[in-house]
Amino acid sequence: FFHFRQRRTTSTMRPLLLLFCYLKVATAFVSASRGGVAPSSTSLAGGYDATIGADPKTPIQFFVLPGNTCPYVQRTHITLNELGLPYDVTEVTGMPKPDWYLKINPRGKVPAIRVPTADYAVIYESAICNEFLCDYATFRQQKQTLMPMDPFMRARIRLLNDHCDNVFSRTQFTFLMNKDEAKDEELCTEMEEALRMYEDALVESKGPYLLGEDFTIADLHLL
Ligand SMILES: N[C@@H](CCC(=O)N[C@@H](CS)C(=O)NCC(=O)O)C(=O)O
Repeated sequence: FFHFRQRRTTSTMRPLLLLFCYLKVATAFVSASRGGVAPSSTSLAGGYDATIGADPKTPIQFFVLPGNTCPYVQRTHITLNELGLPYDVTEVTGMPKPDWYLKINPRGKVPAIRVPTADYAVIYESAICNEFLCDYATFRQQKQTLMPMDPFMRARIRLLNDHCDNVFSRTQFTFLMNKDEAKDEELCTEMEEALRMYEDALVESKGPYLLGEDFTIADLHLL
């Protein structure tokens, strides 16, 4: 967004940029201030903990890359903290990914989580991990879920997340990678259009979050 600001700072752009910066800062602030459970980082050098059992008190095993630079991992990391679910971090090293990890996630990507159930449930893809974790928190009768039960709100969250994955991320990536100044104007307009959905959501819900007063995984998906 810094690049975006530098390239085009017309008066029509500024409110949208400010809006988006506000959203980013607000979600980051909330995430930091709500006080989730601090990660217990027990990096298991050679792989995963095969002794994980069905006891629900066993921490969820959370697979990440070393260095914590992956934005998809961070989404799930924040979800775990926000929900206050106990977890242990396992760093996955090596390229290509080791066989033990490909058995966990055949796509070889992080994040993935392994949940303490009798059949060793494994879930991957950050958006699916996050929805699962919200459902799991509800299943464990926790109050904090980040995903309302109202089916209309749930559909709304999924539409916002779909927009992020299929429109906003692609538009932002194309914009940031563009080296042809002649295309700047057109790409800025596409960015404005992609941001519009968030502006409309905030105006409609009256904020401070996309769906109103509660921080949900729709806000989290944009971080
Ligand atoms: N759609 C996936 C994308 C995950 C992804 O691309 N993760 C990258 C790191 S940011 C990864 O694991 N790449 C394989 C590697 O770096 O070895 C998700 O949302 O979880």
